[in-house]
Amino acid sequence: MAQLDDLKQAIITGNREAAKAATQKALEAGVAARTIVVEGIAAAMEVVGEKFRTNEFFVPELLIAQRAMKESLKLLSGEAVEYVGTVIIGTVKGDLHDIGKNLVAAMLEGAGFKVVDLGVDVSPEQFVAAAKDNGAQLVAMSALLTTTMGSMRDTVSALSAAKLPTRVIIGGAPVTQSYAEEIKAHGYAPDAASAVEKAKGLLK
Ligand code: B1M
Repeated sequence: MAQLDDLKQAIITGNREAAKAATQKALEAGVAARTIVVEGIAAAMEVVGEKFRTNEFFVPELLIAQRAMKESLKLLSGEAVEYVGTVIIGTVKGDLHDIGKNLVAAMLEGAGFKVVDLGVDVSPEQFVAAAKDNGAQLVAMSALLTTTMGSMRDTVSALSAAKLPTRVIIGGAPVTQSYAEEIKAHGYAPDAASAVEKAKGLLK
């Protein structure tokens, strides 16, 4: 579909105006919001993620692609979108780094997740309350400081004490697969693109 190809291209190249125009045209042509999300936005963000992973794109290209993606999502906010799942995301308690977390949130959004972003310095209690209130399938935590990683363990324990069926995915520069296993998180991802793949896998 021409409008979706245009939308994909606009997002990959970070062209906000073109992304808006292509989304508008797709809606006027009667394309369902869900199709726009899956075949336009998520498909584009998959390409962007792959380019980021292979060092063809760096953080600036990722950020401008996300800005274009957000223009498209804004036009869809009034439309009925069937989300693939709900994810609560935040940077853990004591930690104010949010660039990586924002990238992960935007990529998840682009892949069709409903993303509830709690921001930074999020306590275990806040993650639990948000997971409960939103009936979330997934909690996604980011930490950039070795000193704040312990809050991930506390959050996993709090979710388990609250008997929530929520799956947990963690990431951030000091975090590793073995740390995820140690604290009984269900998944770890080293970057934003693999976080999306991991999140999708955890919902199967
Ligand atoms: Co800070 N900082 N910082 N800092 N900072 C680091 C992390 C540090 C490594 C710098 C250093 O010393 N070399 C160091 C941590 C050392 C450690 O604990 N191991 C550090 C420190 C010490 C501090 C302060 C304590 C400094 C001070 O005040 N003395 C302080 C702490 C404040 C606090 O949080 N309480 C502090 C403050 C800051 C700024 C506010 C100035 C700023 C943050 C601005 C912001 O985020 N809005 C900042 C920055 C920018 C950095 C560096 C330079 C860059 C981090 C970044 O944004 N990277 C960083 C050094 C470095 O990494 N070179 C550093 C780009 C981003 C795209 O990558 O966040 O890793 P990243 O995200 C990646 C992956 O990790 C992954 O995907 C992302 C994209 O691929 N990922 C996930 C992230 N979250 C994920 C979640 C997932 C899955 C994947 O699943 C849910």
